[in-house]
Amino acid sequence: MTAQTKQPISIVGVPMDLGAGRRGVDMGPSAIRYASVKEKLTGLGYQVEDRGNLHVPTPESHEEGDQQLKYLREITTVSEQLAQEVSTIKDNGRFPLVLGGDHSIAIGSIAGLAKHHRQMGVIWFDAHGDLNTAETSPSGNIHGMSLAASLGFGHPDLVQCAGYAPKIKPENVVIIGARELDPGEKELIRKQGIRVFTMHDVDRMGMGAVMEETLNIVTNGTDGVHLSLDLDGLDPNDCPGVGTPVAGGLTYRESHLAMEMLAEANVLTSAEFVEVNPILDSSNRTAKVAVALIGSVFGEKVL
Ligand code: B3U
Ligand code: MN
Ligand code: MN
Repeated sequence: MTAQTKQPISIVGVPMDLGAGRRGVDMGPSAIRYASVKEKLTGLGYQVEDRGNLHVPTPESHEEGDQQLKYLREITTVSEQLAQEVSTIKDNGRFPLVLGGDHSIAIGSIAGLAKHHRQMGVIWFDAHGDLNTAETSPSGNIHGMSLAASLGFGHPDLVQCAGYAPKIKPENVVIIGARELDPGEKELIRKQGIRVFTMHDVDRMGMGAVMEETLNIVTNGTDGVHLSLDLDGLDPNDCPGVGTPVAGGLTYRESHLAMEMLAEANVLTSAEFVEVNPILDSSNRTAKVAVALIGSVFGEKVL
């Protein structure tokens, strides 16, 4: 985002952990706010409104239901509300910045955004593919199904969020940082031809080249770009406070470079930061990293 185009930002928190295997990511929005996200953005010259949190039911007060689609009903309800909320923010001409919450919230975010960007590019920054369906999921956790649902694969209640499907096309999606993919996810990636930069690719090519190629893909014939950043894409040494840490992740520096290159390209139309789990953290470290990355993606520079 350059100085000439400082679009006002609307923050919305989604304290969702029904889609994850363990509790704690419901506190992500608080942790990111506590790490001064609003101050960071206003310091960079943005006009920022914080719309507060959506209401999310507590797992203890609900039944898991179908073990291959845990909390499907509750997640569907929140996703519909989030789609509405994000769409309203777009109608107001503002930049939606969604704070999670587990990654199942991307179903609602993308459903709201893709109404406004029918050819939306998506950068999925994650250790995982989130490309499972009920049939392929090893856990039944819906946070591992959100990219699949947005592409039109999976349970109709998830796929049809906001009343249309699919939201996005496989050729407009790039996954960065993958290092743990389930067999069904690999098959979907191959069949749909989704571009995935695994950690192997990042090591071989370097993040600079990965981002150049990513930017080419997500801007080719698209009318907007959404960043869906799962903090578990980063290495657990830098981000220990995430729901499902996986060794061998992106470094703090690689992640910042990616955000800086996104800022320079000035193509982003929305973003979400998900899976911060302060219970597993010390001194709110992971939320601080999230806010530092948010700074970079909104144009913060050393010099
Ligand atoms: N792929 C596994 C694990 C997982 C996905 N997303 C996260 N973990 N955070 C699954 O359960 O679908
Ligand atoms: Mn994820
Ligand atoms: Mn993940």
